[in-house]
Amino acid sequence: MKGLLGLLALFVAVFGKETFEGHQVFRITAENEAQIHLLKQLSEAENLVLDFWMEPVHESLPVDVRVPLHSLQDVRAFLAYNKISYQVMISDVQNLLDEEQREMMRSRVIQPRSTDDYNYASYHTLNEIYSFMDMLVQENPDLVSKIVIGQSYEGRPLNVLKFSTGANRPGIWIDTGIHSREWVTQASGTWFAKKIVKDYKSDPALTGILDNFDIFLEIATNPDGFQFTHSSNRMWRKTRKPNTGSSCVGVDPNRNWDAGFGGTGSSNSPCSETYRGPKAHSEPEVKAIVDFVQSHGNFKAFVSIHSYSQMLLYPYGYTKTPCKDQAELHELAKKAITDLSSLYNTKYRYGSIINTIYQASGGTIDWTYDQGIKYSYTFELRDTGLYGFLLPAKQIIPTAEETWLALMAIMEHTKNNPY
Ligand code: 0X9
Ligand code: ZN
Repeated sequence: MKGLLGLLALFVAVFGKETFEGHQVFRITAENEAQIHLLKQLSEAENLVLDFWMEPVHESLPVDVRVPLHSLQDVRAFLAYNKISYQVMISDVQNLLDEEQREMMRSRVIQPRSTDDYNYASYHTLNEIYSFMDMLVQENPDLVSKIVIGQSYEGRPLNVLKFSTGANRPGIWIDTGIHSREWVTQASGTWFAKKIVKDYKSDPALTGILDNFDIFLEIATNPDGFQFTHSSNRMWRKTRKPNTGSSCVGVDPNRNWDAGFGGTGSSNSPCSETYRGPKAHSEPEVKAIVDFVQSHGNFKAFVSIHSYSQMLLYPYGYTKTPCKDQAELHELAKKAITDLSSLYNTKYRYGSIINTIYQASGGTIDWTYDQGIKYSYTFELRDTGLYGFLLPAKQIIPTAEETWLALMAIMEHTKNNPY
């Protein structure tokens, strides 16, 4: 099987993109613990090459899984035999990808000469996003600068936009795209960058924040993975560093942090989508943030943005022990999602990671929280599963707009509650 997978990888490398013709995404609803157990067994059947978009954890949460064409029969039979109910959420993954590509082509007709011409309602390649950053810096030299905090495994710059109106301010961090396939996050990050320069000096709330804090925004936090989602495999999540002794590539950068590293809710198998890596901070994309946060030494808020499932989460993910600031973080999350929903009535759930989604160890914000950054949050943006990671481009702007309201709530609260 491994050999076969290797051959497939070679084929893709030589002939281009992996296709997903006939792949379906199932939404499975387990009714009890026994069915969850069966689904976990299903997820271990390597020959089926299933891609769990939402892992089986608890019967309260649906399980979303992409099933390749060649495994459809087997998976349907397994579910029917075990009387587990499911719906077909996406009937042909490739159809959605083709539409996504057509939309990008249409948008590319106009090459943006300024960030005003940039099409925020379309998905963009890594190079387009990198050019966007340079344009934004050029247009707003007194407000925006670009910091390179390190290099990715494949040697790409890890670019962070810094929005600053004065020296020695405490920091607020926002990152998007640490999981490369979560395209609505990088697209939203780009929109946030433009929103900040538009609102500075015109919106009193944002102006107040920027008069007291520097905002750091890393849009393409996993650039190698992101490039790979465009060139080879739209469904790529992890980094792109090869693993010694395995033909499987990449580490889950949201399991690689030194916070409960190696615990439950991460895998030690290089082929797993939640592979934690050989040691904490083994991934240069993670280590660059670790070093930057530590050398800066004065971050007051840290927000890491993922998709999908519409949740606003705070620590911890690696332990059930409530974090010290749970009560305050919970109240603020409630306020943030209330503001978010005021725009388009998008419903979010909120709570600690472990109680709201599932146990995940070695995650970003558990580490930042344990470093003393009280306002550590992570978002799971739209949707709740109709399109999952393949959110249509026409939802980018509404998603970014509503998320911005929640970010403003978090930043305002950070400003008004110094510690
Ligand atoms: O498994 C993850 O890393 C997150 N879900 S995702 O589909 N974006 O991969 C959930 C883990 C905790 N949540 C966040 N850190 N967002
Ligand atoms: Zn993610």
